[in-house]
Amino acid sequence: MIRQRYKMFVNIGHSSPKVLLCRTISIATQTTKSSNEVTLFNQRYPIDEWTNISENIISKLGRNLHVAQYHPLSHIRKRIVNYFYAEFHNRNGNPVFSVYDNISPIVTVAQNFDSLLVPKTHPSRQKSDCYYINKDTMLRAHTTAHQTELISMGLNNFLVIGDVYRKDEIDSTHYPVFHQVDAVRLCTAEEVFQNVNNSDSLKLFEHRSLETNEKQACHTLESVKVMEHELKNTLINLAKSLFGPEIKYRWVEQYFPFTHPSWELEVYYNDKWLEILGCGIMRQEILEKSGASERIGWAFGLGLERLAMYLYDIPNIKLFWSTDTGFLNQFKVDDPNTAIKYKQVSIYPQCINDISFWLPEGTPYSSNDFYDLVREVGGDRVEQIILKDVFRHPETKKLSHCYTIVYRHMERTLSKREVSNIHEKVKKVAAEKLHVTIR
Ligand code: FA5
Ligand code: MG
Repeated sequence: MIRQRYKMFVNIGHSSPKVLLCRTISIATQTTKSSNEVTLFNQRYPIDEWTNISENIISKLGRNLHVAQYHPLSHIRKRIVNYFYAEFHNRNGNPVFSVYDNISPIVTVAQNFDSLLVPKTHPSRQKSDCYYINKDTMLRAHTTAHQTELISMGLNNFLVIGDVYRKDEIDSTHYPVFHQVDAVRLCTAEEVFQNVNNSDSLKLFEHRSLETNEKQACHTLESVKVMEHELKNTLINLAKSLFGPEIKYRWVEQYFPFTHPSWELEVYYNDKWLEILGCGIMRQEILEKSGASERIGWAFGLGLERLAMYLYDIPNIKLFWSTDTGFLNQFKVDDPNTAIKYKQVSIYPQCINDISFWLPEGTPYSSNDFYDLVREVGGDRVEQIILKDVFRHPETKKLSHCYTIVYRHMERTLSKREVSNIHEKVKKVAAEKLHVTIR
């Protein structure tokens, strides 16, 4: 038996919780099981034969790209939330949807599957499809996992936004960690038929009916059609508010264990149909079990990455995980509605150097002149220049600027020597032409 033992600490950033994996791995069989555990977000979980989370996946926990400042996924999140706030409000103008964007991605298997009527034998439960912490606990495979607990709390309209984890294929539009927005809207008969005259005879439910392609057995056709209309309108208008009125789309019938009827929305992107969301009329059994049996509901779940790829022309889903400033700085805008088209950054590594100098006294100085000068000296090898720090000496009152210069070539890796030659030349020319004093 080959046995491999390792201990690993992963500390991801300042604000994110410490994720610690401490386990005994045995490639052939698991040994000393009772002492084996994994610690995630300061919580210890026993591991068992279901455990299949990897270091790579654990390193993504707590990154929370959907709320990271200026991240493209965060811009899209804000736009979706703003759309729901504007579209659904009560008599006083207050939004009716509540938003949950920081629920832990660690859920029970019961939350992720059982609560949503996913059969015990359903393929989506397989170890080859999900990341299990152990037989009872997993990383959520969809944000729908929180649906029943929120309904049980008494909520009728809500959005859940967060990271989800799946052992999926990996290509330009699939990644094992991605982000979803789920929505639920539950309505009473009065709400469903509010725009219908003489609607007293209209009901949400009927008995002694059978399930058809169009509806569940317990629902009336008229209530389902009104809900379907509102659901599809809401989603098409959301897509138009993000992508513009010209968008090419189609509805495709789909099956989900937790909705019926169900659909997927596809948009035409890069000469292909791209699926962006799944939705449907919620299974009444879920509402009954969660204490909302007098209402009918619609729900949907969409992938934030897919929307962001479409909106910003981002060619590969991997880029969202980039910590490269060449990627991130393209999205550094305060207004999430800003139109941005992503420009490909080089695949070759960045080389980052700082420069600090005292500004000249008596002669005018502007950062733009410095940017110009750096571009003149470094040419296309300069990717970005960032004013990092401004400092005034408390006694001499002299001003100093510190800039970060990011060097990178589009076609090849720059050598350290080449970069340091350019950087030295920048210093020399700046001193000569702009009369700054290098620190
Ligand atoms: C679901 O996850 C359902 N929970 C959606 C739902 C919610 C239906 C509520 C009905 C009611 P699906 O597996 O199709 O469905 O995923 C939803 C969306 O997530 C997809 O349309 C796609 O935009 C995105 N998505 C799915 N897998 C990936 C992946 N590997 N990488 C990136 N995005 C993905
Ligand atoms: Mg799907």
